[in-house]
Amino acid sequence: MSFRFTRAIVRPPSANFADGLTSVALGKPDVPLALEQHASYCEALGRAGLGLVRLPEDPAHPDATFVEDTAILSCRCNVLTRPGAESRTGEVEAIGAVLAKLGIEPQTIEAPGTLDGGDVCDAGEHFFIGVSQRTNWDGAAQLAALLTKAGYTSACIDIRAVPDILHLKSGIASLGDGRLVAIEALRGHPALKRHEIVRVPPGEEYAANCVRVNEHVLMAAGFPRMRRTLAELGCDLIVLEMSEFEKMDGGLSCLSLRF
Ligand code: CIR
Repeated sequence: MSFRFTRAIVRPPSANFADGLTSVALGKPDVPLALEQHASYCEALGRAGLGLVRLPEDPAHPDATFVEDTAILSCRCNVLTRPGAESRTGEVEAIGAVLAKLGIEPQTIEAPGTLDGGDVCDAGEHFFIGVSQRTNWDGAAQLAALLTKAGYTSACIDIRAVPDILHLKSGIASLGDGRLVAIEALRGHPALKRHEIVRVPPGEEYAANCVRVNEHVLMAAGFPRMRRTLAELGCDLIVLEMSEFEKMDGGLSCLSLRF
């Protein structure tokens, strides 16, 4: 099952976190507050039963706290990505070294392919792969081929014309059991038609990026309608303040690599 995990890799934001990439105009992140929010996030993963592999901050890469973008980890297929943003390509090597220490030997995405982990939604035996500003068709096709070899199925979703989302998982999330959260702009996509869709209320799009971890669902604070919807579905919610990561285009999922 795609939401059963025992461990997660995390990395706190560095002092120069504000120098990272962002496309939103929400102001500069407050680093001490980002560190507090990150600590609460780590605590939540612990509460959900995960043992944490904590990496040191990486000031050479201000976006390195968004570890999810550097790898795809699943039961039968592990892949190091090739991030689409030049400033982030150097993040991958360190993650490769950590995975090697953990006994995980990932495959790789080769040029000219680019792929960000935020574009890959693991829905169990099926994966959705976003083609975005960061992930190109070549990268998506390389991942699809690796997944096929491992016995998974996958479908690509082109999100380049969907406004205001950086990655596919800025707009959809898998809750497990055939259920997907999806923003209005994506909920009717033909690739999603075999799933039950939980609609994200308009105006609460940031909350689409929630994460099922074992018995819990982690979601961002400040989205009361989405919170009610998920609670009514029986989700055991852990609600987390994410304001400082949102300022840098980051959602809940991107702060950890769960496996
Ligand atoms: C970036 O633009 O790459 C970072 N500032 C944010 C990455 C967020 N990653 C994700 O949602 N998977």
